[in-house]
Amino acid sequence: MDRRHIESLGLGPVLDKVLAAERLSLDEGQALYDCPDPHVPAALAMHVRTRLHGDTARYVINRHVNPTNVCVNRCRFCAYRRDPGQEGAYVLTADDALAKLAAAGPLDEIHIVGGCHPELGLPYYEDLAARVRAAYPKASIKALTAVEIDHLATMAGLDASEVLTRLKAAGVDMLPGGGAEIFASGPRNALCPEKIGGERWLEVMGLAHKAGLRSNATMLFGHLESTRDRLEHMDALRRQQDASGGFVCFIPLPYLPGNNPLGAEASGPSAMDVLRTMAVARLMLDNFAHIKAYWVMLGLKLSQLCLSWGADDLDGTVVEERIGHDAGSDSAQALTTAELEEAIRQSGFTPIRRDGLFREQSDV
Ligand code: V47
Ligand code: SF4
Repeated sequence: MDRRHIESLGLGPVLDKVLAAERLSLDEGQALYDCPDPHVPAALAMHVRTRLHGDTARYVINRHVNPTNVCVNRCRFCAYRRDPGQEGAYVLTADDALAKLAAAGPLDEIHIVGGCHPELGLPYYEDLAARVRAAYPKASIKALTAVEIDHLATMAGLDASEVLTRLKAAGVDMLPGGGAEIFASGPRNALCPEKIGGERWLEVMGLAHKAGLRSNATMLFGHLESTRDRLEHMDALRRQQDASGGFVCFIPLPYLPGNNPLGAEASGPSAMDVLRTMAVARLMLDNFAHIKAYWVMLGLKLSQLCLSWGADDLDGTVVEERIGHDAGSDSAQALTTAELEEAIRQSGFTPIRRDGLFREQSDV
């Protein structure tokens, strides 16, 4: 890193804080977004990423199951949801879900997420989780976003804590990070007015952590939000992490403009915006161990670059994915373990196979 260059751009104090592993303020995050030379946030993020993870990058052998695309919400960015009875609407039985999993071979992580169905209640998800657990005693089960938890609690007239405890008893280890979108109320109300607000999303995650579940956190960006909104989103996440400590990784999700009501009102982030956001996230989220490059939505090539801009994880083998592909993602549906490892090696890193909780896996 060239200190004189960084100082000439007014970021000397940020460099000092990064070297001392001190928390950056929102204004310092803004200065990183506004810095005319994108290599400065990149170099600082690479420093932190190397301090935390050396030259390693993780990946996971996983499969996504989306139990239903029927959803009572109408998020404007969503190309996946359907009304009940609408053409293309579906609900998987537990047998369907298990058959999809079985076709994927051995798995270290099972990712279960879908729409907020008006009738599919907690017993369906308890049964699904219990049957997946019985079939995969060692895999991490990552199931249901904070939005789905809140929906199940409302339907059943239960506290979210009870829903979380029952799902944990059925075998769930952790919650995926979806539904966070952008917490700022202006763009959130314009994008997804029916969805729980940012405060409730954070509250449910806090309850999950208290119940002994871990979780991830996402941010959807490149739509109606400002860079300040993104920084405030990251700040809210790190304050929640200070309070409840259960977040495993952060996943910046680039808005994809295909086949949805919002469409081309927003174009999605440029490649440079994606890279800079990875770097800023790595620098702002000082209490998050991991930053994930989700290749399904980013594309594999850009994801490879993300590994040098703060990300330390390339999720995953995946196999079949609906949410991003319905919105126009042209990435593959699946990568083999060998392809993922090769992509990581090509980027200059050493691959480590992990489970949902980022524990290293070594058995075959
Ligand atoms: O919350 C919906 C996003 C999310 C679009 O926790 C869109 O490990 C881009 O959260 N363009 C669900 N994104 C996916 C998700 C996720 C994915 C992979 C790993 C993990 C994890 C979590 O998908 C939604 C929403 O933010 N999404 N529509 C779209 N048009
Ligand atoms: Fe429903 Fe999720 Fe789509 Fe929103 S993003 S409409 S909550 S499936």
